[in-house]
Amino acid sequence: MSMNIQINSPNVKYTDTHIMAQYSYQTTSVHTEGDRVTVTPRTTEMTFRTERRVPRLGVMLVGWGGNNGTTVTAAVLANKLGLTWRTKTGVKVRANYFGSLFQAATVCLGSGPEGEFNVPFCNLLPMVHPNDIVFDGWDISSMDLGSAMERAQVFDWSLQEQLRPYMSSMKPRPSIYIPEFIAANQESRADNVLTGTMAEQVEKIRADIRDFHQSSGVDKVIVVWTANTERFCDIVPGVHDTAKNLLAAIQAGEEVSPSTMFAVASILEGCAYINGSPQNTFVPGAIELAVQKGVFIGGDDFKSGQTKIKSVLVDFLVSAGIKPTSIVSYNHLGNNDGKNLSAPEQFRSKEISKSNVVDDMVQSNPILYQPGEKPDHCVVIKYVPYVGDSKRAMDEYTSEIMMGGTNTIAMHNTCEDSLLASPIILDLVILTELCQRVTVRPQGERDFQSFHSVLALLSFLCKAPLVPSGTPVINAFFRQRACIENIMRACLSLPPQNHMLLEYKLE
Ligand code: NAI
Ligand code: DG6
Repeated sequence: MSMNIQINSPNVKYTDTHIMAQYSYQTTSVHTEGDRVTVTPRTTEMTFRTERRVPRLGVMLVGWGGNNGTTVTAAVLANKLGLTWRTKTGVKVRANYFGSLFQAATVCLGSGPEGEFNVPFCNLLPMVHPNDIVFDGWDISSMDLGSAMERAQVFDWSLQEQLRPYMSSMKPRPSIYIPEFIAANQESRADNVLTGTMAEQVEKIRADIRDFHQSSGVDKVIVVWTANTERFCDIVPGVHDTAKNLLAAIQAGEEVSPSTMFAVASILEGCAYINGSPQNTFVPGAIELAVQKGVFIGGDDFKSGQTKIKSVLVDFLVSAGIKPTSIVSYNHLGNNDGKNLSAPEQFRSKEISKSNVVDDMVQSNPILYQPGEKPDHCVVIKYVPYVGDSKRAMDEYTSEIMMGGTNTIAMHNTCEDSLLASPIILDLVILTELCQRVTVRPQGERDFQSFHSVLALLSFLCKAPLVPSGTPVINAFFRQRACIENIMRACLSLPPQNHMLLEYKLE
């Protein structure tokens, strides 16, 4: 289902190369003096410019041989080949992209004779189709992707059989392995590792990116960390604090995590870098380097299941005037991610990223919460090998309701973790690539400018959104989604989706 959308407005011009859209950006600024609040509407005129040519995109996954890496690669292959297979119930399933915002969700364009008109999100602006993405990557495990897909135990066997001939020819490149950063229980996997100094290893990763770029014929490359969760790295002044110090630290062999070394390599190659795990890959020096080089970075930690629900449910409760007082989240899972997270330091990284998700919603409501007050929030993760990739998440939300009443919501969620993460990986790279083709010129300025290198627009897809320093972190699901939708509408000079439907409400 694909639609060719043309905007019928004097504010939009289609040239051979670009979509040019005049846009009035409306905001309000608030000034308080005692109990007097003055709100001033403001309008900033700007031009959005979107390159129309969709490039051939290459994606390099760090941790390519893991459950997410193999699942996303195999899912794209299955979609490209139009594969079908029967499950144990005999039902025939066709490869699809359910769970992807761009491929499987819609946006309302407006109303026509038959009411509201919804189109696939991906039809709003020219964007990469996942079937056209070319994958490559690294893993500390040398296993080919056919065997790694079997190890992951995510797909039905008959689908694996169809995919294996294609998957088996894919082999991860050797990677950077610093054992202290991931759980000791991962050591037996590490048979595909680079040697040499840290600086030499970063150079090798850069050479790999160039090699893939040239040999695959893609126009651009985006690198995604979907390798094991690392422990947090201590931020040491003089080592991690500036771009210059970070580069010097790599030369000197000081403590820099593998994920940060990948970020540095990627940024130096001009490739966007996304961190799908919770650790603090983006130390200040890595962020400064990305800003200096004008390269997009994004993260942290794919928002796939329990946290996604949390960013909906707490938003619902707080915005309905109900006061969550305790949130308790248990998980158990049996894949290699669960095994790695059974070590305390790696668990701690995940605990931090899973716990901060309610902050903005709580802070938005001073009627319910006093300054500094937060609900109790407890996150537990246990490794239970038997359940494999089929993660169980159990949550209990207790809230105060009217007149001292208590409302307890309990839920149990079972799903294949990697099948939730894979469409998110695709959306992340597709959105990042689109953002590389969008520039904005505020009225009165000469030059078009890109989004900030810290690509906050990716927040919807991340548990702990990375945003430019000093700017608000938004976790609430529908605010995040509306941000993507409305910026894409701005690129077409369409007003933000306001849901007023006044055309149906007046006499
Ligand atoms: P996995 O353990 O199956 O895969 C990780 C892969 O990374 C393994 O193959 C491992 O050998 C490899 N690896 C470890 N260190 C490496 C390095 N330095 N360089 C290259 N490869 C390395 O885990 P899975 O399930 O694929 O998850 C990947 C990451 O994504 C984890 O950090 C997980 O916490 C994170 N994540 C997963 C979500 C999900 O729903 N599946 C959601 C949010 C985050
Ligand atoms: C247990 O929570 C393992 C984790 O890696 C998660 O499965 C993953 O981060 C997804 O988390 P969530 O909270 O989005 O379901």
